[in-house]
Amino acid sequence: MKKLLALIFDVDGTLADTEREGHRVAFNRAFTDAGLDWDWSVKLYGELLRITGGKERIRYFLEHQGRQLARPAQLDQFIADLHAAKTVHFTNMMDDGAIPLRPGVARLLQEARDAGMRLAIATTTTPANVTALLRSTLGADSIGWFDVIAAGDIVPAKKPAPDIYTYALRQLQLDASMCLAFEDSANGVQSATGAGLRTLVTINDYTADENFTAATLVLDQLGEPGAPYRILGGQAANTVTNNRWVDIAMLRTLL
Ligand code: XBP
Ligand code: MG
Repeated sequence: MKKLLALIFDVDGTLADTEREGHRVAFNRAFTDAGLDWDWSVKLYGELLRITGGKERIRYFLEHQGRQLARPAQLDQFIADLHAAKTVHFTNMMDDGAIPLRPGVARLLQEARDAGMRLAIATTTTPANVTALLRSTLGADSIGWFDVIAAGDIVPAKKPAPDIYTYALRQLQLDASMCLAFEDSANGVQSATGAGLRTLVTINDYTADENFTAATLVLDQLGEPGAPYRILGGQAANTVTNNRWVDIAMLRTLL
């Protein structure tokens, strides 16, 4: 059995359920501040989540949702400014402790550290959002737990392109075969598997119906002692013992 040396985590939807009551609310607050009558409902935001990257999502909305803005001459700058304002709202929400970590995340991170495993992050979101979430949920020192925080515009192509995971592996100087990726979305699984990584999925409300056939294991959540996970699918589903929560021993069986 190959040695498991590093765990690489997606952020939004995986470490925490940040999309519906976090990013979506931050976008709407930035739209209001800018005097725009745009309102991304829970349903519309779920559709827009197919487009990864907040700036890309705003551009898609402008171009495909018939918002006949008197197209600002400097569209790129308009989008960048609007997205920067949204990021301030999101990081303020994190500072206020608006969104907790998902079940099992803090426990598994600690178990991995105790086992001497390396940790990394590979996310489409803006770096400031990652550090704000980590600071508010695990304390400022937790940022240093991750050897790599690969986030946002650091790579030319966002998920589902493999770039962000390839970048994280290169920074870790590890082969994909000795790492596991943790994701919540089909875009994320496509990105991680495209970089050669086996991937464990914990679904959420927005991604429950997506295609996870490429995933190694699909669960409803990482689980906690006394709060077991549900196995929903994946290539390893029928070989996983009934640990009932994801721990390091179980992860090692997935390589
Ligand atoms: C999810 C995304 C991000 C967030 C919004 O990232 O696609 O765009 O929705 O963050 P991941 P930004 O699941 O890879 O963590 O507005 O900063 O892009
Ligand atoms: Mg995600």
